[in-house]
Amino acid sequence: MSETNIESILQEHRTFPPSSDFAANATIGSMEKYQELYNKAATDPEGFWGELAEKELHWFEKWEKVLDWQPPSAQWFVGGKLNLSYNCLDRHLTTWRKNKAALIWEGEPGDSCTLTYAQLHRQVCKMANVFKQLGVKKGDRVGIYMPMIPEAAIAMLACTRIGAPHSVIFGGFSAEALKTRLVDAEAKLVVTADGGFRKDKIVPLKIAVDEALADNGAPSVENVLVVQRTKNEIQMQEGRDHWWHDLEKDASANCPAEPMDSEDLLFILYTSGTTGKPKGVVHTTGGYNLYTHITTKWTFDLKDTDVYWCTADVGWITGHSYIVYGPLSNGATSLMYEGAPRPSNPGCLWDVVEKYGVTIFYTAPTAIRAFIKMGEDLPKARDLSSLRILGTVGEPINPEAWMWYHRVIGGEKCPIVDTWWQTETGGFMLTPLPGATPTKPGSATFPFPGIVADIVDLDGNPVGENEGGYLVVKQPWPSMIRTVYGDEARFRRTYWEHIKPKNGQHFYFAGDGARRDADGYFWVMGRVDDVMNVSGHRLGTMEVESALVSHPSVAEAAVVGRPNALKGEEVFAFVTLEGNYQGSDALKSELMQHVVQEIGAIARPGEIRFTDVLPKTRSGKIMRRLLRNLAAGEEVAGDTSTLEDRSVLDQLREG
Ligand code: 7RM
Repeated sequence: MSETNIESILQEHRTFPPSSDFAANATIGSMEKYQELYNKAATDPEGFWGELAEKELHWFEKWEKVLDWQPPSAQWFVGGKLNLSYNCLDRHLTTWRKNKAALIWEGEPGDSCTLTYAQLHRQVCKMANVFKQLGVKKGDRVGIYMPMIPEAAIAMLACTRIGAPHSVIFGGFSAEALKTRLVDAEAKLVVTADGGFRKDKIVPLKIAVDEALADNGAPSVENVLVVQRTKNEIQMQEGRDHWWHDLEKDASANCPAEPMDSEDLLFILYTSGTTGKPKGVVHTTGGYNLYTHITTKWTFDLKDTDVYWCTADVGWITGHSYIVYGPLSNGATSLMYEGAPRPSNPGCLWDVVEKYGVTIFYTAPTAIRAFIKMGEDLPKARDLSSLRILGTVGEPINPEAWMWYHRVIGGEKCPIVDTWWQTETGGFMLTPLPGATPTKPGSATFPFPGIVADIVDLDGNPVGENEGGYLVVKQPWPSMIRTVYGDEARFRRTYWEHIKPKNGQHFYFAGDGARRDADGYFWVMGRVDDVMNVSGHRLGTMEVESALVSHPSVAEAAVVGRPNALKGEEVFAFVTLEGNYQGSDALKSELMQHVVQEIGAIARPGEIRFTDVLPKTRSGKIMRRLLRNLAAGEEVAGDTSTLEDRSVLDQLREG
């Protein structure tokens, strides 16, 4: 990696400390307190995690050893016995939280319900008993292919209750993608719904399951449990398919939580890698429970009065860790939303904030950019004064979008937590603590206590201030990926072999580049394959995108490197324009000049292509790999199964 000073490229000097009021009421209310926790975790990790595990979770049996680290294999709380479903439900029932709202669900079209901890516990026990009745035993895998309805969370908690690892497959995935995952996980049962509501349409989930299972497509699957949601026409296959509302009637609401070994397989979640076949990321029980619990508690400064809303889908890790398990383990009120902004109701998210008095709102930069595009009038027409903390996740956030979020949604009073983490890390790795950390727009700031993060070169040597490098984690942490399901070799190859410290140490690396500024703040630049090398200069695609988006005409921009004989790579930008602008050669020149002005001549795009839409995965990440192919004039190579809308590709080619 070349050693270029990027400080001159991204000039971001604004800092936003928490207000003294906010800090005074926060669990971690100063940088000194953060530093104290950080140092304690660094000098005595086993003491730090052991004390937290003891204090924050319920254990049926205590562990013998906090950590057994045989790199790259970690075992946490060795010999300890606990149950995640118990920690999320049962232990709250003996407190005043018994009748507190656990899940608030806002559905489509206009449906809603609230489940208290006692009610949720009852439903989870019933479903767990139905699973048992359908032959699911401890250790058997269960596929969950659901819309955003309470039964999705209920199914997850029912799995963890009986020790049956789940594999949630995002409801937007196709039958083919579903099949691949069910086959790899060898799922015995699939939980699904007749359909789900999505932007005024019905997603025919059960039909996709039928397709996936047709011709013995996933031979391990013995039964399908179907929740009635949309009442669209579906076929029920005798002996295989069962309605949840039929079996629920006679199911007992008594189902003791199975004591699980701390290292028992908790769930598998598939995530795309650099090659075609998705990886089954494996998480285990004790470490995941503790880490998602404590990150939720500290990063969102949880109070019992909070109404917490994470807009992710439970099909992604963000939904697992920060809609279901982290919040419920803390006894918080977690809001689940089935809807999405759409032309018929572009302000619906702000209606939900107002309706329930949401206090913590956690979403993705891509959503924020969409809000910006829809205009300030929508949020301004609602009462958002209940909000006290905002969060973002999923990709680096452009300072422009950050500032808009801060000003328009946060009313300039809400700390923004920009959380960097991955499916593989289970929970937040780099994040501000809202009562302590002065934030900088676009920076995920500092590591969570217990996380030893660094930026290094290929030999594992730390790079200098403001030099780009590989973002690594040098010590194990409780919720780290344990293996790739059924492919230990791929686990070792993917995460532990790119960076090779000479002294034989093991550094975790999952593909992001970053730099650290003079104040020690981490700036994640995106996937390493998203970082361009222009005339020997490292340049984050995101930095150029931020520059473009800061121009009034630009709604969204995606930048890739295009191979260039002279420069190595040159900047190629795909740009969508705000509604009242038209693409023209004059505007292209203006934008190029704008980038030069914002960053410098090395970032001047060699080409700008206007487009109506950008290719995105269903979770909203721009698929730069496809854009790189298109920019280079190549055929689009590799897996496109995660692309939200395939017609986008033709539009971009025509461009
Ligand atoms: C939670 C999640 C992981 C990748 C990761 C990064 C990118 C996520 C941020 C971010 C910059 C952030 N899991 N990423 N959060 N980049 N700042 N705050 O998204 O497995 O689906 O993706 O997402 O590249 O490696 S994920």
